[in-house]
Amino acid sequence: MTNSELGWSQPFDVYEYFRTEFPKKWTPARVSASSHGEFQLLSEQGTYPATVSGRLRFESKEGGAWPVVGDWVAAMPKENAPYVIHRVLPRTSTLYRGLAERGEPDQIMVANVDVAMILTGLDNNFNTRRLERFLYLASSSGIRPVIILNKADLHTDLEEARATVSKVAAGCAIHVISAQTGLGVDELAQSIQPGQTAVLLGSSGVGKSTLLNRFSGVEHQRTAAVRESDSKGQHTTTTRNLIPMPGGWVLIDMPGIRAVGLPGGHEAMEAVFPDIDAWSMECRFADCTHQTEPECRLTEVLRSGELSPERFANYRKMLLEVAFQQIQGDKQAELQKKAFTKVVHKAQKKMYRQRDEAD
Ligand SMILES: Nc1nc2c(ncn2[C@@H]2O[C@H](COP(=O)(O)OP(=O)(O)OP(=O)(O)O)[C@@H](O)[C@H]2O)c(=O)[nH]1
Ligand SMILES: [Mg+2]
Ligand SMILES: [Zn+2]
Repeated sequence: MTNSELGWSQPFDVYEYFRTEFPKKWTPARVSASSHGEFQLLSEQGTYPATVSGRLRFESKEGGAWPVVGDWVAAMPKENAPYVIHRVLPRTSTLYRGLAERGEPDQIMVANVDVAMILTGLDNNFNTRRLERFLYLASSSGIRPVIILNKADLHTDLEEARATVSKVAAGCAIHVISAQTGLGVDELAQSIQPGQTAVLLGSSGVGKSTLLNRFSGVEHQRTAAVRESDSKGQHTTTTRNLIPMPGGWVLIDMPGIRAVGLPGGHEAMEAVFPDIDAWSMECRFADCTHQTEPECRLTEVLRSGELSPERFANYRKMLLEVAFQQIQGDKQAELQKKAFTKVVHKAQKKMYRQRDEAD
């Protein structure tokens, strides 16, 4: 397996980087799995367990990077022992989720991803509001979203489903497939460039692992039936797994996301709701709350039916959530800054003391 087949997408040559930047023995590798401080690495040499160096552990507590699945790292090979990860290389992208409900800042899920495959099942799982949330996740991380309507074998009106989705995902590629029968799967695989990394997003039971197995032709991942009454999955996949695909690209399988917590920041809202964004520019007042103001364009399009009340309600709900998550992030940043200032003051005091004593 070459680094390019492992999804190397750094803007510099890997060997040159390692030769000039790092001690000779360090090797580039990609994090393919992680659990409680233990990692699995894929490199041109093979698959290895790994741990993290003391320095990296220390730095991560001070706000430095902690390796996540998808990361490229510089690791020290060991004979008959886990490799030691010394550095996390700069990330080309980072997929976040928000943890506002726990009062925590954004959390990194995976790194160095080019494409987010947003899966939804065409059984009872179909839900455009959830799609909007996943679209926000991808957009806020700068990752190209691709919408995949799976289980086409269980659905009769595929064109209607596609039309419904294209309303909430303007300009986004939509694939109607069946991971079970293989319908549309080759075409989807061909839309991913060799060397790219894709991640599977969607709630439990939509067929993420089934699709990965179908792409690879090997039963890499365990799958399990959904509950018949509501098509809910059983949370079969419990860890993030990066697996190289036959076409020379890489796919990350993820556990089903129950409630998609949104990361902070408002910019991505405009990407997910360009229609609402454009309409609100046409309101009479720049700070229109779209409730009782005169000449409110949104009230108008809601009345005319151009904008569905569900989409607008979801927009408002997401906007609040994103703002709240942003506050969590800012709070955390403030705390970190305070902690840092404290450390610096302590070090300064010590330095002065030592200097005074030396006098
Ligand atoms: N009919 C039909 N069933 C499918 C299709 N794709 C997946 N399934 C079934 O849906 C169920 C759930 O599939 P999984 O691949 O385990 O779903 P998952 O998204 O990985 O679920 P978690 O790992 O729990 O997040 C399994 O019984 C699959 O056989 C499809 O295209 N058509
Ligand atoms: Mg799974
Ligand atoms: Zn308005």
